[in-house]
This record gives sequence, C-alpha cells and structure tokens, in this order.
Amino acid sequence: MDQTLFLGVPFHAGQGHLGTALAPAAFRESLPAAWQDLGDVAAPEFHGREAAIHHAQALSKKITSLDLRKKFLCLVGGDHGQGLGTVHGMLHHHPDLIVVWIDAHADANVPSASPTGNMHGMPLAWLLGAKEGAPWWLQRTLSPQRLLYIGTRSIDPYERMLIEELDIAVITPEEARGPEFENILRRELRRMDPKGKSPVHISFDVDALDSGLIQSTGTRVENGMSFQEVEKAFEVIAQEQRVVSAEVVEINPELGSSEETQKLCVWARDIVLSIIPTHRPAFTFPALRSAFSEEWRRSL
Ligand SMILES: [Mn+2]
Repeated sequence: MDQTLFLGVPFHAGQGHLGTALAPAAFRESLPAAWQDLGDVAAPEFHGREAAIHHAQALSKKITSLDLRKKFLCLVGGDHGQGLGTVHGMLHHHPDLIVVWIDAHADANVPSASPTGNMHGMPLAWLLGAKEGAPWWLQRTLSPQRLLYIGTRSIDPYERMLIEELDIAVITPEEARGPEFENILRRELRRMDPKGKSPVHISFDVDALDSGLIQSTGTRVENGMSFQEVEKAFEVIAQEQRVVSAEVVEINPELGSSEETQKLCVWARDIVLSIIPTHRPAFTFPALRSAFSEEWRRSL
C-alpha cells in the first residue's frame, strides 16, 4: 500500500446516543501525519432510521468515488449502521471482498425482528440480502460465505436463524480466549478464501471488548474480548497481507472520560496501523505493537 486514506463518519442516527458522532474528531487528535485526511461524510440534519440509511448511502457513494488502488482506507465512525455504506462501497471496488465483523452483536436484524428498532443492529441483514426495510439504492450483496463474526455474543432470535440458515461463521469470545483461537481464525479465513486472494475489510465495533474494560461505547456486553484478543485477531488477519480497509465504530466520547476516549483512539489507531499491508514481512507487527500500544494498554 502506498498511502492510507482516512474518512470520518459522524454517524449517530443508527442508535439513540448522539455522542458517536464525536469520535472522528477525537480520533483525529492522534491521526498519523502520513495519512491523507479526506474529511467527514456529513450527517443528514434529520434523525431516525431513514436518516441512518441516507447517511449510509452518502458514505457508499463517497467510497465508490475514491481511487483505492494501492491505497488503504481507514474509517472511524459513528455507530455501526455505517457498515451498510462501508461494505456496500467497498464491494464496488472488490466484488470478492471478505468482511470480518468484530462485534458483540450480530447487527443482522430486520426492522420487524429488532428488539430496539435501532438501525445500527440491521446493516448486515440487508447486505446479506434481506428484503424487509432494505434501502432502495442497495445494488450489491455480501455472500454469507464471505462474512466472519468474531467476539459475537449478543444474538437475537432472527439473527440466530439467519446465521444458522446461511451457515455464517462465528468465532465466540470463549473461542477467542482459548488456546485454539489462532488456528480457528486461520481455518475460517482459509475456508472463506481457499486460494488466499480475496481482499479483506475489518469492521471493528469496540463493544466487542468486554463491558468491564471501557465505558465509552453505547451497548456494552459482558463476557467479551480482551484488548490482547482483539490485537491477536488483527494480527492473524494481517498476516494474510490482504486487508484493504478497516473501520472502527461505536466509540462514544460522551459516555466515557476524555482520557479513556483518547487512549481508546490511540489503541485503535495502532491496531489499524499494524494491519496495513506493507512490503515488509508480517513479523514486524509485534515490534510495532510494543512501540505504540503496550504502555497505553497497560494504563487502560
Ligand atoms: Mn455493531
């Protein structure tokens, strides 16, 4: 990759907290100087599910318009409803895209099945082809065989049915804690892409982390992943050297202290930095990680 592009997505219409829209600005405080900042995809001035879908459309259009050849795209949200626009936009560039969704939730409800009605719990249902409530502008779908969940533990009945019927892979937090995590993850990546050629997008919802670790996110769930387990997931995926984009979502600076938000943003920046394919071998990762994030992680 010759360059990293940064896109802020002040997306909040997918759930009830306005604060997620503040995360791109918080993240920019520690933006690497070498990254090209493309600014924000502005939010519409109305609220609710239609606003979220409208914002996702604008994001998809923005991504579609970019020249991404030899470029890595980093997006910071925003709530996870933006994933609808991100994945739809990335599928324009890479029809064979693999999506790794690191998240406490499955985000695959349709409106009538959703316990909350919040759009940030729906993007994957529509991307996988569910018709109910789907945006009119959706042109591309994601094959269920090209989706992998990691850290997912809050799964509603409709989502459970979808995951089982479509045979979508889920690596649970228990598996992420276990000694076989690396092997399981490698096996799933290989199963999705036997030839090892497909580009990968990582969609990281910080609520994949255990509820006891951070305050600054809106829908915390217990029995989640540790910082180290998330880093391990990124490290193993990065070894494939085919990650083309990553997004970090659901950081809400209004719910945690400013110090925690800052540390979380720096940590998120470092794990994204660690996965950007370079011409160097993948084993540079541990050095990079220790240089940037050990100290922050210890103090979190
Ligand atoms: Mn999510």
